Amino acid sequence: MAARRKTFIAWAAVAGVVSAAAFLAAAELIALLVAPQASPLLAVGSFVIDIVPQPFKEFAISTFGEYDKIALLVGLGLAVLVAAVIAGVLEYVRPPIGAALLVVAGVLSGAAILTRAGAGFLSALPPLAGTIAGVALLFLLGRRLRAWRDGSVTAGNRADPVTAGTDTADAPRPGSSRRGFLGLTLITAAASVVVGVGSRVIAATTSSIAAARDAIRLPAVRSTVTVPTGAEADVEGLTPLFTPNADFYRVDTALTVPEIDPSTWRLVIDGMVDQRIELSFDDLVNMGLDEYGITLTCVSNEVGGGLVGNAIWQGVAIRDILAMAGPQSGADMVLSRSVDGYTASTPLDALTDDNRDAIFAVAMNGEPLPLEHGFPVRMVVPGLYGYVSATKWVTELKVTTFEADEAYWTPRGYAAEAPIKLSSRIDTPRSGTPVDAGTVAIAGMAWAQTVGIDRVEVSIDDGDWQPATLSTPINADTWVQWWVEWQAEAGTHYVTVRAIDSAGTMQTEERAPIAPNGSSGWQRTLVTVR
Ligand SMILES: Nc1nc2c(c(=O)[nH]1)N[C@H]1C(S)=C(S)[C@@H](COP(=O)(O)O)O[C@H]1N2
Ligand SMILES: [Mo]
Repeated sequence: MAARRKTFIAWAAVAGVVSAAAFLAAAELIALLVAPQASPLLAVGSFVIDIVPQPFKEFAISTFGEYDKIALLVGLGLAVLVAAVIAGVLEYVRPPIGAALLVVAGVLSGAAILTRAGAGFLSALPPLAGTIAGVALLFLLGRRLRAWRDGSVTAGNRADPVTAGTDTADAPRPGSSRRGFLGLTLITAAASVVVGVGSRVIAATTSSIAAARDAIRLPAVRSTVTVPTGAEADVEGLTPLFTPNADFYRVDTALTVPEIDPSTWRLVIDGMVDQRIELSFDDLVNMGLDEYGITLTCVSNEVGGGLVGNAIWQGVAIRDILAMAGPQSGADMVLSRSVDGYTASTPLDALTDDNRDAIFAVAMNGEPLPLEHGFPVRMVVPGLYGYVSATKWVTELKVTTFEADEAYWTPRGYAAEAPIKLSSRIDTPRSGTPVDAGTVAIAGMAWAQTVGIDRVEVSIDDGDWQPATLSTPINADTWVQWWVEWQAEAGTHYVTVRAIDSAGTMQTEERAPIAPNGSSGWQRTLVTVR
């Protein structure tokens, strides 16, 4: 008897999972048709990204790296699975509690969707459709499952009419109610997979924005970046001077890449300004494009880490556009906003300074911005960490004050203002990759955006600091390469690096974690020589 009960509980769990699948599939289908951004799973995922505490986020990034978003979706999927099993079992033993649980899921995911930036009233339809499909199915499956149970009880134990269910309508013969349950389960499971996966794949692959990006013809630039001879060294294992777009690190809170049609994109400059400005993409690029070489850095970059990249950007000086709007006295901050609601707080004077090339970038390494790097327009500000300056998919600049406004990361444990810290990094040799004794090149990168690198020094086994050779810098906003030749003897050795910027400041030895305003400390690598 207990074994039989277990079997029915297991089928109840299956019914819950199938109902949840139907919920998600119906929601994905309706989202595909009327509200592309209103996928319950993705909206809940985005909500989780926004609310998880900062240490947890750091753990996720350090554990899963570039796959942190996939890890989040897998975790979310497991949570849905567990909740679905619970709903299915509850619906079997205590109807309609399971169905009520699905309604709660519908309401919560609906709230996550409707509170996203850019959500309209149509956005309510996917979670609504999902809830209706899920609840209806769970109700039907629950009824058929009880009919099957009661039917088989009646068939096998006719002497005990008490355990026979009340769902007599569905339970005339044991075989037919069993088939009724299994058939419906199988059909909806298959249909949900086809419809749900199909809708998501279609939504993800039929982006018309990629085509719009391919079709863009930018006006010729007025000025180009001169790359001096000697700007790039040829050392095995050394990072290239320019980071190819495909290799450029990506950091953002966007679970799915925002899709902006450049023909409808608008940039608004408002807040404490004399004149509100609104520009189209053509207005912007027709102001004249210039080229800028700027090295971007993430505040989450650990000492020796790879969240830094260098590109040639094409864009328009932000100061020229702010001048059109006329910032009012008293303002000290610009809150830039992305279509997805992300915000960054940049000191106003960093954006109006004639000596700092803060830009609205439209192209990266000779092509329109890749979608994941902010298409069609992003900000790039030399010398400030990306989270306080490099807003991708930017749509608004609000001139304001640090007192009145707060950016996305500020209440999440990061500083409101964050200049990039003077840093140096060892690219080769790598700890864990032994090198042969003899002449070994030690090489890496160093950056001090807006100031420039003056010297890089290397110490082996805590010995004297020896000067490294530097590549010829493009400008003060880009990183430089450095290298030294080392007569390596067999054994294990420590290699340490430090940089001195063009203002004479020495890179600090003091270790700091990435929060609240960027890591610091000299990189020290353990090298094995054989
Ligand atoms: N809209 C938006 N812009 C954003 C972010 C974001 O989460 N959303 N992250 C910022 C951070 S933390 C960094 S380091 C840079 C990274 O830019 P990249 O992904 O092009 O390298 O983008 C910045 N701009
Ligand atoms: Mo960042």
